[in-house]
Amino acid sequence: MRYAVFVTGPAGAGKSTFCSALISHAQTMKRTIHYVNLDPAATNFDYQPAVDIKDLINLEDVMEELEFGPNGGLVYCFEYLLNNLDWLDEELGSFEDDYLLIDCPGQIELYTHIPLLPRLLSHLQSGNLQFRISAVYLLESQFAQADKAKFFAGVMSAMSCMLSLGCGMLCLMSKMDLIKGPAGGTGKGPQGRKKIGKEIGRYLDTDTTLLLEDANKQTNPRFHALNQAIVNLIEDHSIVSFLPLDITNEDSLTSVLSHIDHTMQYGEDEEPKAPEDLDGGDFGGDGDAE
Ligand SMILES: Nc1nc2c(ncn2[C@@H]2O[C@H](COP(=O)(O)OP(=O)(O)O)[C@@H](O)[C@H]2O)c(=O)[nH]1
Ligand SMILES: [Mg+2]
Repeated sequence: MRYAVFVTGPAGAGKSTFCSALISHAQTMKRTIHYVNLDPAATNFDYQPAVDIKDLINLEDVMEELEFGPNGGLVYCFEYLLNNLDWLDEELGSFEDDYLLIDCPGQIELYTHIPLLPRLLSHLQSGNLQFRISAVYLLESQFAQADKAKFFAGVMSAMSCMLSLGCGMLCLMSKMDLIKGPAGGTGKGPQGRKKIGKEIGRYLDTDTTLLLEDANKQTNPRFHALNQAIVNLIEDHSIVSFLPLDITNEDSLTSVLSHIDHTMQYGEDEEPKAPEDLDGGDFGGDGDAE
């Protein structure tokens, strides 16, 4: 069985950094995760990509030769990829029992405006490739602390991404190492952590009253019904809980990886090759909550 995880979220959310952290974390557990780069503008890699869209097409060349701007150029690169899927099939053909982490660009154009990533995902699931696929969506924790409206806009984008990709998706709140405690605390030490945990918990398990209170305060009363409708929409979807991601904490990475494994039933119908390949009891036991 082949597995692929699409790593999505806005530019700067920490997707590429997360990919590196998860791959090195997996190495410490003697598991191999391959890195796939789908960002035609990416420059520096911590891990040499096993597959790199830049070997097919490069955003810089497209912008120069076709005089496209960065977003139009990106769309062009993805259309080019989808018109040359035999290239991708060949690049992926040698992966058999493998686990790929696919680092995606953040531009929303590729998800909802023109469903290029959804089409790519369907291709990987079907035909000869038959990948088992899931996605993660990264949203920056600073949004939660700094600006509630931005945070809820982020929740809406996550929802939109999930609906357009149509696969199991896990929402992660990234850069948790940067979360600072109230009153200028650093968040270090058990006391600080506890306080922050309580506060951030309202975002991790999205507490929509936060939005409603705040939005209603800031908006003209004629928008209050709209605010309520958005809150209802968010509540009606189950994706509104976030798993905290702190790449500086191995336990956090372990938990995130076990959740990703779980969303695509990694290894569940295969004979284990060696005990260390299993995601069983050593993983904190949160991967098998059926
Ligand atoms: N403190 C901290 N910084 C991070 C983390 N993840 C990413 N960054 C920083 O955020 C910026 C964007 O990260 P990057 O991985 O390139 O984001 P991408 O555009 O989503 O791939 C970079 O400057 C990273 O160093 C994190 O977990 N903690
Ligand atoms: Mg990136």
